[in-house]
Order: sequence, then structure tokens, then C-alpha cells
Amino acid sequence: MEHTSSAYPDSLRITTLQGHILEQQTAHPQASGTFSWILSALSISAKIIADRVRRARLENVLGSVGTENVQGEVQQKLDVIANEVLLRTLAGREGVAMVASEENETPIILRNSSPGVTRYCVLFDPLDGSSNLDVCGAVGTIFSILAHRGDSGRPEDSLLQPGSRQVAAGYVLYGSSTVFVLTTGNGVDMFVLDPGIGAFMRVERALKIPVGNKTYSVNEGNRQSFPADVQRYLDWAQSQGYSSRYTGAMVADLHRILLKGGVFLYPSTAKAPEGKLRLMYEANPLAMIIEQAGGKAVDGAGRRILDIPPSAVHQRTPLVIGAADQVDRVLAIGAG
Ligand code: AHM
Ligand code: MG
Repeated sequence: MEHTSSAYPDSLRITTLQGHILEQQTAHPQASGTFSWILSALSISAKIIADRVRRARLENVLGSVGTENVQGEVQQKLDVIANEVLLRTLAGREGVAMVASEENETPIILRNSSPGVTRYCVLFDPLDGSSNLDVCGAVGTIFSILAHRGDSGRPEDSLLQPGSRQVAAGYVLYGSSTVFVLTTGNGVDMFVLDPGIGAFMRVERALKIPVGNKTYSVNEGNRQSFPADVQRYLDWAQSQGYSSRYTGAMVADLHRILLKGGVFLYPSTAKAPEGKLRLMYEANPLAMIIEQAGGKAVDGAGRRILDIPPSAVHQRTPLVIGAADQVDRVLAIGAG
């Protein structure tokens, strides 16, 4: 019996990330394909980084390089390798005007804008949670894509757009399997790398975060210097029998929350009064994904992350992010 593609159940179709991107492009006939090429560069980067992460111990590329990045944090050898991989794959894509990385002090301008050509800015944290590598823990790549605004003003001006303007965002989790999670503003889809054939296979569409999960994710070692509202929330959560889960890699913690529910907090601390996490490389892309899956993301004052007007590319923010019910709890108990 012959099946037309529309008659064949979605659950039985085999769709790769590449096929998914083309499918989305077909649904938007005005799309030039430029954007799809950028996503394909990110998918190739993810496969290369996954391979380097898996072989890191054997190739002796664990540990630090002995330098610090622009934020004064120790760079791991694989931070530098992953950064290079992303820069080198994205540099070849005509549609990329500018890239900005957590590991580079200034954004890199690849192409100027030309009339009638749509170009994009790609921002990324190449290897989030990289100190987990030495102990074989999970790490991730986070990316955010903004439309390039042209060449007027300072180059950074094109990057300094609020998260609500992101045209796509995603992350790659290098865990017990390699997972690619993507949103282009139309729900959240999930792909798993099949190492046998080297392709990301679509395994979930339109993910929605479950509610009712009594789990919080926070570095409680910093508790004494958390703001009073966060301490009040933790007292309340513990009195209600909440569980605690914290991996030290935000991508892994957020992936658990996307699939199971709960809330992640990185408040301001004595060591990091503005919060530790970066607005443009971490908070914005993860907030877009979480909101697209029905969740919420706010800063220490309860402001929606995606509405924050950025003033610097490496700006930091306190962050509360996760299932809508659990973020609301943090806000309600904290305010009380
Ligand atoms: P990084 O981008 O330098 O790796 O820092 C971000 C990471 C997050 O993945 C993680 O949630 C957090 O830092 C852990 O920080 P801490 O050890 O202070 O709890
Ligand atoms: Mg990071």
C-alpha cells in the first residue's frame, strides 16, 4: 500500500535535524535558506564538539589552558577547542554577519551588510559547565540568533537587542547521549545524535514542561549570601518536601526541567553580586526555549528575562527559570 506523506503518522516518520530545518523552510516560502544554512553549521559544530568531548581524556585535552577568558574565568582546553569549532563552521556561512562568544572579548564581524541581503548575528557559550569535563560530567553548547540590523552605529548595537527579538535559540547537551534542542519561535523540538549514522534524529516535537514537579536546582553552597527572598523560598520549599538537583552545568539542569519540570535559580551572591550567568549567551536563549515550552524566566526583581534591554554583550543577570508553576512559587513565596 502506498502512503502519501500527509497520511503517514508523524510518530513513524524518520526526520533528521537537516530534514526538519528544510521542512520549516518549506513552510515559509519567503525564506531564502540563509537561516537554514546557519542552523546546519550549528548542527555540524555540535557533532564535532560531541566527538571531541567523548575523546577528551584519550587525547589529553582535559584541564585548563592556563589562561582566563574575558570574564576572568579559567579557560579549559575544550572551551577553546569548542569556541574554534563554532567560529570556523559559522565563518563559512554567507548569512552570518557577526558572531559573539562568551570566550571572546569582542564580537567578530565576518561580513558587512549588503542591500537586500538578510544576515544574522550568532551568539554562543561554546562549552557551558566545562569544569564538569574532568569528572566525565555533562556539558553543553548554548546559542542565540538575532537578525543583523545593518552597519549603522557601533557593531555591538546589532547585538544589543532584548531576548524577545531572538529569531532562534537552542542548546546541545553532551550527556549520556548528545541532544540538540531547538526553537525558531514555533515550539520546542528535540533531536538525538545517532552515532551510528552521524545524524541528529527528531525524537520530540512541541515539548511542554510538566507542572507539579517539586524540585529546585540551585548551588546551596552560596545560600548565606542569597537575597532574603530566595532564602525564604528555600525554607518554604524544604518544608514542603522538595528535592534538590544540581549538576554544575546549566544546560543539563535545564534539560531535566524541560522534560520533568521544576525550577533552576542562580541568584546574586556575595561573589557575583550581578549574578553569575550571562544574559546574552545563557539566560536569553534558555529563556526563549523555556517560554516556548510553556515555562517562565525572570531576573532577581521578577522582570521577564526576554524584556531586559541589554547594555553590554557580557552582561550578567540573576536568573529564576523553569516550569511556570514553580517560577510562580519562587516569586510568590519570595515576595511574602
Ligand atoms: P560557565 O559558562 O563558565 O561554564 O558558567 C556557567 C555555569 C552553569 O552551567 C552552571 O549552572 C553554573 O555555572 C555553575 O556555577 P557554580 O559552580 O557557581 O554553581
Ligand atoms: Mg556558560
